Amino acid sequence: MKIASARLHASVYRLEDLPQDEKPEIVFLGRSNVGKSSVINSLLRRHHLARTSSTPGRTRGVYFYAINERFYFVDMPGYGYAEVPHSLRRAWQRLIEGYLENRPQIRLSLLIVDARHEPTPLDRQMREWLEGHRRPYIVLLTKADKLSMSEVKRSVERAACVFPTVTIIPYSARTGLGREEVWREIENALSSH
Ligand SMILES: Nc1nc2c(ncn2[C@@H]2O[C@H](COP(=O)(O)OP(=O)(O)OP(=O)(O)O)[C@@H](O)[C@H]2O)c(=O)[nH]1
Ligand SMILES: [Mg+2]
Repeated sequence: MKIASARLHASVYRLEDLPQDEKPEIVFLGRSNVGKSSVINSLLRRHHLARTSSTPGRTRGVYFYAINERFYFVDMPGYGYAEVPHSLRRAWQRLIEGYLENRPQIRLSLLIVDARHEPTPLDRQMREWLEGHRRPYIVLLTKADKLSMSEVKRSVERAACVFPTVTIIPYSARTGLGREEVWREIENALSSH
């Protein structure tokens, strides 16, 4: 896809502030610090659009990036970050669940998992939630540049045991591995309505 424009449209911290228009949405989900914001930047070839950090818990709100003024990439706060105060975690949970549950314009979710690690219990919970709610999603095994080719292959096999019916794509925000394949999935999701 040719990216003519990509801009931050809204930073949302309360359900009441979600964008009111009905542009299709592509959602980026996953554990804290796994590389969600970096996936967004690499897909768009914009290095500094979505805030990234080596400190977990960087993405605090739900960020809507308007792409070509036609659809949104939605960057979510990561789950599983223990350092966040309990009350804030509850507020995030309400925001995330409230958003995911009542948003017909979500066309596809990208569940981002670290290629080096086994999917966590929270990743499995996310899978159950997505499948229970019949939401289309794919899995990206990111940071694949940190593994050898044979390790990437093993990582895909391991993920396939947890996500047997789902498209799994090895990805690297550093090298661009998987980029074209992910765009094909996004374009399919956007055009299948
Ligand atoms: N080697 C390598 N490092 C990556 C890759 N993607 C992300 N990183 C690094 O991982 C760290 C976290 O990346 P972010 O994109 O901020 O992760 P996030 O999931 O958005 O984090 P939160 O918003 O805090 O949940 C940063 O230091 C990135 O540079 C990748 O594909 N390869
Ligand atoms: Mg982030």
